[in-house]
Amino acid sequence: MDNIHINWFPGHMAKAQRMIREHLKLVDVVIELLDARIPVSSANPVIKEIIENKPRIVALNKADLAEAEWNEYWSGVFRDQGLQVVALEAITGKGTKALIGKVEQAASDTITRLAAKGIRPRAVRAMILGIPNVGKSSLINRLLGAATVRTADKPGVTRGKQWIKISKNLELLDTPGVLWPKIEDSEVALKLAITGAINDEVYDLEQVMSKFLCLLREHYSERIVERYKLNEPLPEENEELLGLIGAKRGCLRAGGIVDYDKARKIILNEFRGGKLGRFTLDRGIENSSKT
Ligand SMILES: Nc1nc2c(ncn2[C@@H]2O[C@H](COP(=O)(O)OP(=O)(O)OP(=O)(O)O)[C@@H](O)[C@H]2O)c(=O)[nH]1
Ligand SMILES: [Mg+2]
Repeated sequence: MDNIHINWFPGHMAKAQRMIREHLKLVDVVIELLDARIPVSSANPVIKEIIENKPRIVALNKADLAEAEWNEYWSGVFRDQGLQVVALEAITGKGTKALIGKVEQAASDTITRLAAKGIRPRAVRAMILGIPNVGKSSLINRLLGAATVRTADKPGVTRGKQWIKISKNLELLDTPGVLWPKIEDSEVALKLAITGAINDEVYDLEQVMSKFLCLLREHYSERIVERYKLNEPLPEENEELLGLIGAKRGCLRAGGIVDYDKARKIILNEFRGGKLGRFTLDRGIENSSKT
């Protein structure tokens, strides 16, 4: 089958990278949001080069959409790499307390070092980094909701920047850094497309869904059977499967012909919304071409 092809705009990303570098100068710690369903595929391949030696906390967001045992597995993998990691649900706020604790802890060395140089102890500053749609704004809003004060511009230090005061010792930059994923690998591109990290306009729905339906049929047929009230075994042809699901959901054009695209979108949206159950699509470092 053809490789997933995605249009790519490096111009955007060059600008995003410049912004990140500028903002990084202002913070002590970085919170890297990853999608718990694809912790490898949603990572930026050069994160270490970008953040240099800043402490980094990994947050596996959308943990509610990923399989619980796999969340444990991935947390262990990151811990083994010497990183602090938390499972997070930015929309409900589950995990934010643990995250805040780890961020404060990670920055305490920096603060101690400054204090040793005679610089008055100050709040720790952090920023959020992550690929599109990973939940950066949701996390900021969640933390903002809990924040007591939203500090205004800091004159002379960060003109135009807003800091959210999270706790006595922690301030968060209210603008997240948008990272770019590695999309050259076709498997990775597929996972990014179905999880919503890549804009729906830049990939071919039919091509992506054709691969995704194969994956679903192969590993999760019982979920499809249950959700769409079908009989086993599922048809081997994707079109036939789409026909059955489309008919069940009333995706019909004039003359009773199934609207395949509508059926594809229903399945994709239900997957993204967790209605087909929890999925972890990255199941090992070797699953992607991450170096
Ligand atoms: N199920 C679930 N959905 C989440 C979670 N966090 C965020 N979302 C959803 O993911 C989508 C993207 O969230 P945003 O917070 O807008 O993501 P973002 O990283 O700011 O996206 P960009 O601004 O496009 O880069 C939204 O529909 C959120 O409701 C989570 O923990 N669980
Ligand atoms: Mg956002």
